[in-house]
Amino acid sequence: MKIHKTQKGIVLEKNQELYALNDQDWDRFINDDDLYQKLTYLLADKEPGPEAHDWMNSGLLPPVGNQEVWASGVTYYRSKLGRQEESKDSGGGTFYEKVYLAERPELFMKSTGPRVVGHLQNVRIRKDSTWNVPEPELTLLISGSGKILGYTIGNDMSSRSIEGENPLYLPQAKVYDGATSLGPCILVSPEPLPASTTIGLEIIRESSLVFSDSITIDQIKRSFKQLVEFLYREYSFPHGAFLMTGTGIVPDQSFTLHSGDSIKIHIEGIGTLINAVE
Ligand code: DO4
Ligand code: MG
Repeated sequence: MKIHKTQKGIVLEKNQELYALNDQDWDRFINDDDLYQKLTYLLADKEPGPEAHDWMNSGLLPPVGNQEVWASGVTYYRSKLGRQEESKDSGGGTFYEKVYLAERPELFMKSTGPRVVGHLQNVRIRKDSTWNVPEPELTLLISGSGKILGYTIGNDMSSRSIEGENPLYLPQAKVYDGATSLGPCILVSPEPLPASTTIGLEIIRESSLVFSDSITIDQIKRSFKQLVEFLYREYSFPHGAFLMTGTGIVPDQSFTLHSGDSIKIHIEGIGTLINAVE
């Protein structure tokens, strides 16, 4: 089942039928350890209807309220290599290797909920950055108690020149206006995603495909449960949280985003998140 957050309210999708839900408070609605069962119960006596289509046409919002968005780093081998490549002049060879192998993962706060942009909204590159990439990441919706409830698509927009200059600049490389996109919906499933689930990235510039790649989520070095366990160890999330699980796709060194590029991230079972670069 999928949850869409629209300008007019929450729309549920089941078997390609759409259902509008009246009077739901987003934060309370999604922060529920029994979310899947609640959706099943809510749809039991509901008819799909034209209202839900009208709500979808009103425009999608990012599927987040007051949740914080956190991110994981160096969880895929390709990311470790990418980080080492960009930081070779600042001595990055060892610490990215160490964090890739360590028990404790790299976790950082990426965005507050209200700052997130959604499907078909613009993301940004920093004016003081010369080397920029999107990072397509499977993103977990986690309840306040630490249960993984669902999945969405995240784009962890990143400045490789700023992080590469000095890893202590990570917050500036990762956290700025228009740096976090989530959407288009949340997939709520009682089962974990299949290991073969593919994350695909396409970047289109002036109608031409200038980059494409894909990876399956079983290439990740850590379990989602382990990432959540570290995130929740000494920090509480009264509204629940989103956790980006890291990128396994890093374009070659010669690639940088341009203003006007269109970024398409597809994850099987969830959908496609599309953002233009402002
Ligand atoms: O070490 C920097 C962050 C890397 C990251 O965001 C990722 O691997 O996805
Ligand atoms: Mg990332």
